[in-house]
Amino acid sequence: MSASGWKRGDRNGLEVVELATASSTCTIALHGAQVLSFAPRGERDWLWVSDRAVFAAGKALRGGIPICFPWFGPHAQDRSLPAHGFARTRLWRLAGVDEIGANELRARLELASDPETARLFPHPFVARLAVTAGDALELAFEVENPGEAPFAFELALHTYFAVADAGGAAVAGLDGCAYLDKVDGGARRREGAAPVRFTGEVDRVYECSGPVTLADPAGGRTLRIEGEGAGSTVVWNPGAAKTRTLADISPEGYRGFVCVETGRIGDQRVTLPPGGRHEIRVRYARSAA
Ligand code: TA6
Repeated sequence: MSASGWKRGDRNGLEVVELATASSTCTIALHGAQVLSFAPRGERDWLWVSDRAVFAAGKALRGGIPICFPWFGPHAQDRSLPAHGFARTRLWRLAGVDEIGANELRARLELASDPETARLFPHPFVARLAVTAGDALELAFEVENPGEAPFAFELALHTYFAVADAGGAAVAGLDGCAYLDKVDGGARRREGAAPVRFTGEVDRVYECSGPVTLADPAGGRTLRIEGEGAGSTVVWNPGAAKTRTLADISPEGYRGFVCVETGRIGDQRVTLPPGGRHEIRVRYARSAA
């Protein structure tokens, strides 16, 4: 592989695309178009993957950046359908990898509707994910409606950020923002001035899209998370008790990650007219703060 290049590979039996530049390395599974790793040269991975993650076709993989589409959380009408939709458990197609700049590569992946998706979501769609890896990591997720009728969808880039100690981590930038507190039955609240901290289970859907920062003082790192075309930010850490109910997270695993997710959820869902497209972008970069 040249100083800046890419190759196909395998990670625990799943086909992956590995990007490498002088700035960073990045690994993307074709399964779910799920980014599994992003590490600037000389740094710890910015993303967390559970040591108990299941790497198998059709199964949700705990960690990295799962794509929640075309719904978020449990399906509004049918709880028997997979949580967070089906995009994260389908095999995506690698459309190409482009050199963007001296030290940036962009991988493009696609998922088109088919009879299987139509059973779960009765609309033709094309979903595209562009992952740009350089000094920072940027994802652009686009949905196109090639059909004759409008459809609504939710989406979220459900990013598991690696932290040295979730107990000392803090998410800032949501002050004054309304949110639904899923730990308290979806109660509607408004964030105060203090950053969000993790002393137990936190599961909040904020009706704003940042930018926010995730500080991990124990890991000596603060990341800036900036969305575009989004309207929702989710902050989640299961804490010790909820973790014990999750087979694919080790009992202490909750200490190693914080989820900050960017998307369009609930009232922020998107309705696409025939021929319409909607894109959300999110950029993860080191924050000077
Ligand atoms: O984004 C937070 C959340 O909706 C939590 O409620 C929790 O369910 C988490 O997603 C993980 O969902 P998953 O289906 O991947 O276990």
